[in-house]
Amino acid sequence: DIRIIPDLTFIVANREDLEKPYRVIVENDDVTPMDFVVMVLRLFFGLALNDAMQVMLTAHHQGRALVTTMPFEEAKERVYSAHTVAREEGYPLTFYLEPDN
Ligand code: NFA
Repeated sequence: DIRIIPDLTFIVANREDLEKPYRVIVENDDVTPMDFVVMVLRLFFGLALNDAMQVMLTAHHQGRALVTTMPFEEAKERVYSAHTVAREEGYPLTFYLEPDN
């Protein structure tokens, strides 16, 4: 079983879980500028400009949005990089990982 919390502390009991696809979810907040969210989605998750804008607006209006789906290790690294850059700028932008069952 696997459990993931926002600071990316996680518990992995089953090695096979690492190869399964995970959903990367972006959560809305009241602080992070829209342009910054779009930049992070493009730079760290490879979204085209229009897709990044659509994902950002969906999170802004609905609270969260699906960014992409990828194997756990890759998703974890990209989320870690995105969080690092966001924190350096003082923004609370947060991504979650969910098993894509
Ligand atoms: N809600 C943020 C704003 O109004 C923008 C945002 C969108 C933040 C998606 C995080 C995720 N500046």
